Amino acid sequence: IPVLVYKTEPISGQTTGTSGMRKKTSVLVSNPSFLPNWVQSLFDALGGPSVLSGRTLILGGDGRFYNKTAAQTILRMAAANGFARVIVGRNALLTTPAVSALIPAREALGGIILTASHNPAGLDGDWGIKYNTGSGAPALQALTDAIYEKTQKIFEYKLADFGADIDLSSEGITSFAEGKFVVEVINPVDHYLTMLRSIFDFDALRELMARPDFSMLFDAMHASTGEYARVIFGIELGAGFRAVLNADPKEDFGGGHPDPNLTYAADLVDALDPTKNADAPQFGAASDGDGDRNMILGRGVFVSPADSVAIIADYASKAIPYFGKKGLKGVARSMPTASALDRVAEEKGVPLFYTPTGWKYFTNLMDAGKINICGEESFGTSSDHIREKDGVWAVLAWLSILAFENRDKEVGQFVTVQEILLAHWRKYGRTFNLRYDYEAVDAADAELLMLNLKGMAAGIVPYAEEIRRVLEFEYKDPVDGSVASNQGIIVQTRTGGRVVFRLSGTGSEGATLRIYFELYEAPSADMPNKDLNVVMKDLVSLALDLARVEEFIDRKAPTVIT
Ligand code: VG1
Ligand code: CO
Repeated sequence: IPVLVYKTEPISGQTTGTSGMRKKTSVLVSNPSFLPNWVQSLFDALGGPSVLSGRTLILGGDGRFYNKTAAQTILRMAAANGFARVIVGRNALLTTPAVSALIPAREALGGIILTASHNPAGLDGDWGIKYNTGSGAPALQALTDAIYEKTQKIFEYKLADFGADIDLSSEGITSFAEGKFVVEVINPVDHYLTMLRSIFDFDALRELMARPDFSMLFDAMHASTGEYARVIFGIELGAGFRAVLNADPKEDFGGGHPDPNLTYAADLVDALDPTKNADAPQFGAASDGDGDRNMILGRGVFVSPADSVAIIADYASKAIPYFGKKGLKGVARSMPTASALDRVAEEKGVPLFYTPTGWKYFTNLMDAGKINICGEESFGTSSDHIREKDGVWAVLAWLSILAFENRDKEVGQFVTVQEILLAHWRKYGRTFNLRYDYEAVDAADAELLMLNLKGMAAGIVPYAEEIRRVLEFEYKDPVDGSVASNQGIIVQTRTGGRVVFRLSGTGSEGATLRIYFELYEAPSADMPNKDLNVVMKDLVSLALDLARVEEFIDRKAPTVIT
């Protein structure tokens, strides 16, 4: 295949954040070198043709605008840089968990995922790209730093000249130069579904779906999980197509914000609320753009991600065959995630790890066999079946818990999500938790706010009597010894509350300040009746005052509360 070499120049700001490189789509559209510069830098950072030659690459994405154009460019660059085969999802669609699963299964060198996850899409929205390595795990800091360095020195990139675009709209194999380079377009769901069948008891799940006193709704938010949900919930488990909302992927996600939380998935929350919908189903769930996040709802109840991972860990060995065989080895949560999981770990006698925000920090622990369930407060939950968070997996985990609890219950005696949640609180106590996001604030203002808090952690800036301690979070990876500093400020109050402040690493404009609140209460009789907002009120105002939020960033209220 003829290779064309293009001259180029470094472009500033091609850094990788918490999860890939994300930019305004318009930045990519207006500069045709933007994407090739980054991809060539990636291929060079991986070691160039001597490492890539003869290898396989997985390619997919969340279906957003610009992905199809990007996929054609990446196919040409993969061929020019020595790859022998690219396995790509039909229409360039593959969820993040599906890519993570395919990489080791197909012995690929790695995978490229075209996604900005839950960020809105379209010409006015965001675009993003991330690279996962041979185990299926997101690239670690050492690699993303190396890619960035290459972007700042790049002077040329290479594309193979195929002539016309490759047809990605139907499954099949296109072969070039007598098979020296092959593009294999696959059904995006098949391999992932086969994997899930080996983890869960699909017969038990089908029985649950068939109950007359059970029904579910899944909201794919017009992003990548639509086809997965139709096939897995709709057909395989027999829930029917009407159980899946917004299943058709759209390049602009239907104008929505595919972030499954109480603010952006409000329609689904309403559909599960019996005071607004008399036919509210027993179970509801949603995923984000690239299918790695999940929101779990029961009739009239929201399961916070911190409770969700704790409950999944609690039930895993008895409700999910994968863990019945392996047992629970250990668990982990990201630092801002509330501590419900800790109490389950203690009860089960397994270790608990506590990591910075971002899935990549869990993956070394999994490879070392130290954990097999983990989660983040940002609606990410998964296990060591892959090296990413997995939205559909989390939904099946919850359905498995429901199937387990209801395995011999008569019709009409259905054990609900709410009852499972209450039983958990009664046993372990309740970890009240809440997050405020202030999106797209002025970056310099947000930095100053954080600097002031760092001053408190360093003992330079004084703070109120009610505060017990202010500290900065630094993580030393127990497997490879690498250190991640500057991972957020933790505030502990004298009443036992905890507040975490950090800046987001996934935005594309200005800064997003995230504030996480947590207050634990031991089991008590009136626990179920407590209102989250009432319980958290004092802690929230104490923290907002301490950090002088309104003053520093000039915002009266957050843009997201979840
Ligand atoms: C956010 C979440 C984090 C998550 C990351 C990627 O990062 O807080 O928990 O791992 O998004 O999720 P940040 O830096 O904006 O807080 V996804 O679904 O974009 O792959
Ligand atoms: Co995501």
